[in-house]
Amino acid sequence: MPIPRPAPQAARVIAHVDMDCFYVQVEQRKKPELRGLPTAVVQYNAWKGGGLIAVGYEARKFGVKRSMRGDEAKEVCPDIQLIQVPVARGKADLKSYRDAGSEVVSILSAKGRCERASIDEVYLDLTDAAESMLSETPPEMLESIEKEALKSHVLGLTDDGKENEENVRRWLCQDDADHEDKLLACGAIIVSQLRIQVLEETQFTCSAGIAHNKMLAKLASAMHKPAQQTVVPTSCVKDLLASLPVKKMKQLGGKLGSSLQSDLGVQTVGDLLQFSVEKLQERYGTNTGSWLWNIARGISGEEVESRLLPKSHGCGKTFPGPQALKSIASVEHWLNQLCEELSERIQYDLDQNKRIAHTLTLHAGAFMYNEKESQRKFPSKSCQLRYGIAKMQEDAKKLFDSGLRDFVCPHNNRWGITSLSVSASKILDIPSGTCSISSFFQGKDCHSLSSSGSIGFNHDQSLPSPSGNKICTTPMYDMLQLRPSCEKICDGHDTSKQNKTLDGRGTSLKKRKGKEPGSILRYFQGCDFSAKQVFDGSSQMNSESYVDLDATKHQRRHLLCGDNDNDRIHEEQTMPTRTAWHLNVEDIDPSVIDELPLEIQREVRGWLHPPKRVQAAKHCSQITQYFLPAKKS
Ligand code: TTP
Ligand code: CA
Ligand code: CA
Repeated sequence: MPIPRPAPQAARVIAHVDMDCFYVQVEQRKKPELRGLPTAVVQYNAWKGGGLIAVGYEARKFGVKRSMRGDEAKEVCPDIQLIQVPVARGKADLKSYRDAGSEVVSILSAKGRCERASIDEVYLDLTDAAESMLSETPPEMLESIEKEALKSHVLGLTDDGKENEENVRRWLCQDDADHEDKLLACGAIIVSQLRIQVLEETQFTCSAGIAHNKMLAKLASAMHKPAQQTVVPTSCVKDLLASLPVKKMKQLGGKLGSSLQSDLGVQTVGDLLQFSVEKLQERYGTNTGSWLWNIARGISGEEVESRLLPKSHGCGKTFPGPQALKSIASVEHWLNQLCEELSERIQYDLDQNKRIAHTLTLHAGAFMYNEKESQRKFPSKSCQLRYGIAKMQEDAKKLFDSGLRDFVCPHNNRWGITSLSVSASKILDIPSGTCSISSFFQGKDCHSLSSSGSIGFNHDQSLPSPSGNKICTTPMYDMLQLRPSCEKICDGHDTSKQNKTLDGRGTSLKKRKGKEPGSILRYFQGCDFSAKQVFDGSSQMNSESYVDLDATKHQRRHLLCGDNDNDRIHEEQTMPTRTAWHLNVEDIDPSVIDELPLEIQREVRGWLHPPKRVQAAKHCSQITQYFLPAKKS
């Protein structure tokens, strides 16, 4: 659901950078002999020559399109070079493309706030860089301007071929322009330099849009490709949107766009201008109505998030037509493959970036044989993510079983699965603390600790981490890197804001600090508390253990409501049926407690000798996970 955000007071300079025919470029870098030849990348599935997923610009000239199969592409372009996507575990392996995207991100992020928006796209907030350039070396003072900047397409400037570069130079250097346009001119020069740098360092070309907000920058980056850039001065926004088909806007590609077309007769974004905000809100609700009113005017206050790493990891596979999976055994086989890959990727993310994924989600596409209700959907299911291939595989299977139970009809259990995917989301940074629990365990035999059952590191022992140091890369271990007095919590955001969010009663944590002894709960309140709907792997699976995604959100709202006993009781009452893992205090080795930070010791001892009313142990705070018993089975 789109959220309207007011335009910021001061003008910003936002760039959207999108790599050209990305997978093709990655393959051409691997095999330079392919450069200049019509090339496309195909899915490994060899049916009719495989499905094209990326088409180089030389091949596009022959009419080759992404929607074609390899055989069709050969018909229109007999010389086309069809490169198979790398394969691992029987499915496409996108690692080389992801890594190539990361190379680009690391170059672009040097110039401003950078948001990795997809495998080959980045948003950059270049406002500060543009302001500095404008005050120190404005374009008109530059001795020369790179050709790449002069090749910019500036909307509103007549593109008359020969004279174009001269027109662009004049526009970039105009002394009497307003501040907004001058900033965009600086932005265009900075982006052209970045694009050259990307080419020099990675051999990849990219295209870019430069505008005052993300929405316009994204629209502009696709306007002139490959290896070009487009600038959107404010004075041209109205014309741009007047002719822009609604379906071309990212958020209007689906039902909302269709409704605008069929119900309001709106064909272009500019057509929306005729409707008042009240009318749009009446029809689409307050938020969507305001958002529509804003985008019709090119207004979007959406910030560039500081995010160099992906928000989630996912891997999936489709089983079209006759390949549909029809038995539990075949589903398990593919879930195992998918989980293996996902597990590797989150483990790598943990080792490299110190980030922990909290939620595992399973999506499936399915159909029922002889079923008229073709609308029926296989429900997506999620649960708390446990690290380690075996655990993830076990959990994914349970999620699948749970989804299947909801999906099948009592009178008909003949089903087929057309796609499967697993994803890891709610990925949070490990707080970078000054006081790391690693110091508490220094010199210990990590393995004996983890296998003693005293501290159940939620990690598959059979999976040595790439760093070769098992214990230090386990999430449970790393998550214990706390600094008792630190204010930075899991998501790395401004803590003053977070404190407010965390405490449903509006009491800042700081204010309460003096009164309440430190509780580990507090450190994790920014995290996903779906631990409440966790299962221990050994407990009986039941429908409450796995919840639909919406239900997860609903639960989380309750879980964020504070940390006093009343709140906890409230949680229990609102979620009476969930199956939570309960800490068995006898599983805690007292000698380990002694080695924990004092605050945590206090809390754990409170569990061991609880005052009458204290219910903490029952409530499965995140700390309980650190004491997960070793699996008995
Ligand atoms: P896109 O940026 O959509 O396309 P592109 O980079 O190939 O071409 P363009 O120059 O027009 O931007 O997608 C980036 C990569 O993502 C693409 O190279 C292959 C992959 N991809 C798929 O695997 N399947 C898809 O349906 C799409 C759209 C992209
Ligand atoms: Ca692209
Ligand atoms: Ca893209």
